[in-house]
Formats: sequence, C-alpha cells, structure tokens
Amino acid sequence: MSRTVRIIGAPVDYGANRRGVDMGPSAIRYAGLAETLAAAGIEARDDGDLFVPRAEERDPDAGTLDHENAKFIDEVQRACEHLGDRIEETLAEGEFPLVLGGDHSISIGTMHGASRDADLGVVWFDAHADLNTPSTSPSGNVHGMPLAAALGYDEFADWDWANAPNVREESVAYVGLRSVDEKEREAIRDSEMTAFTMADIDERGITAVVEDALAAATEGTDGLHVSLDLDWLDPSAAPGVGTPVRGGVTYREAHSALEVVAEHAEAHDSLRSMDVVEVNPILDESNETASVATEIVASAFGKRTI
Ligand code: HAR
Ligand code: MN
Ligand code: MN
Ligand code: MN
Repeated sequence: MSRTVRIIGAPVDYGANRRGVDMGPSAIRYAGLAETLAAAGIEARDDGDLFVPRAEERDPDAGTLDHENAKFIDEVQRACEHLGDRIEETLAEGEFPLVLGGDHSISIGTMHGASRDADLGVVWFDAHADLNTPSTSPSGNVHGMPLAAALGYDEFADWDWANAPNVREESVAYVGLRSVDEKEREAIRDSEMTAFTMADIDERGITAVVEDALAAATEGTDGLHVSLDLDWLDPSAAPGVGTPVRGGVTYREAHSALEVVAEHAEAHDSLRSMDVVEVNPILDESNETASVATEIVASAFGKRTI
C-alpha cells in the first residue's frame, strides 16, 4: 500500500439482527490493527469513529422510505451520509479509506463516497448476497441490503444517498456465497454480476476464483472497493459474527485471497477503498475474529513474511 491508510470507525449496529457489532471498531483496534500495519511497513492514521447515536434512543420504525420493512433506515441513512463524506474527503486528500464496521449497512456509505468521482468495481467477500430490498427482505435488517441499495434496486431507486453513483452490476463480483435468499438468487441470475460460491472455491481453488473476481470488478472501472464481511470465513476461524454460516473459507484461504488482492493492487494500483464489517466482540472468543480481521487487512495491504 503506497498511500497512507486512514482508519475510520463506523460503530453502527442498526442494520444487524444482534446487538454488539457496534463494538467492532474498538475490538479491531484492540486486536492491534495500527501496530500490525506499522510492523508491516504500512503507514496508517486513525481518524476516530463516526458519531452514531445508540439504537435505544431511536425509533426503529421511523423512516422516509416508502416501505416499512427496513429497520432503522433513517439512522442508517444518517450514518452513511456522514461516512460517504468522510470517504470522499479521504480520497481527495490522497489517503486510503479503511472503514471498520459496524454491520454491513455501512457499506452503503463507503460505496457512495468512493464512487462519487470514479467508476467503482466491487469485490464482495461474504457468505451472504446482501441484495435484498425492503420488499424482498425476510428480516427487515438493512445489513442484508447494501448491494441492492448501491445498485438502486426497487425502493432504493429514488434514493440518491444510497445509490452508489458509479457502481454498475457488471463490475460487482461476489466471492464465497453460501447463504442466498430465493429472491436474491433470482436477482443475481437476472443480473450482470459475477458470483462465485463456495462450490466454485472448492472446485477451482481460492486464488483462481479471486483472480477472476478482480478481473471482473476492475474491467472498465477506475478503482476497486473491497468489502470484507467476517462471516465470509468459516465460523471455526471467525466465530464472532452475528449471522454465522457453516462451510466458509478457512483462515489460510482468507489470507491467500487477500494476498491476491494485494498483488493486483500493486500491479494495477487498483485498490481505492475497503471495509471490514460484522465483527461482533460479544459473540467472539478472546477477540479472535477481530484479530483475524486485522491480519487479513494487513495481507490486503501487502504484508509479506519475508
Ligand atoms: N439474507 C438475510 C437477510 O437479508 C441475512 C442477511 C445477512 N447478514 C449479514 N449480511 N451478515 O452479510 O435478512
Ligand atoms: Mn454482508
Ligand atoms: Mn454476511
Ligand atoms: Mn448522493
């Protein structure tokens, strides 16, 4: 990573079904993110947390969206608008935005900010597709909706704060899917997105799959956003997440994947923004998930053993 990394905490749990993910930024910092990056020769600066009011102070059903099945949507919007501005500022000042979540709803803000002045490709490392809209969501949890919001599906179409202005379906690639709702499956099939499931990783190996995902997401784009949901990993490697799904990538595959991202970033100066989400320290074992998150981020930024 040639640029200074600017760490931005987004302590948001409005979009999740479990409390505690708002403590993710603290847990990741406590796991030694700054020290790990420094030891790897990556310059980083901590820009602190966004101000995010507690969910208890807020009304989950208040919403400007013309649909009731999106809990805390007004609060998510407020946080994401602020986050989007922080991302835009960071990029304008020549630094690299690394966002620590928080649940995955914050990626709406990251992608909005990172795509204001650039065609943005997206690689989505996740067990889930996060492609629901208020009308398709089985839960009403906004962390299952960020890609639909970025792409302007259904009710999100008229919401310019949520649409990522320069993200197109053909430059979105999933890696590691294994829990996809019926409506999401249909939407993916009807879309121009690239989707690699765990079966693809089993068959072809993690490096080949990630190389193809990067190629799809960077063709015709100006920069790459990497969104890393810790539930992408198998729960045995990352237990501290709100919606664990068995059968995920191993610790070693996760490293390998992000090392491939780092190689691509070095060769093509492709990496523009990144977020690391869904770390829930309440559900974790000895902060293991936050530690893994820290290590994987260092891999993405080019940490080398020798
Ligand atoms: N698909 C389900 C829903 O929309 C579960 C969503 C997921 N949880 C996440 N996102 N952590 O990756 O409710
Ligand atoms: Mn997710
Ligand atoms: Mn997920
Ligand atoms: Mn806007």
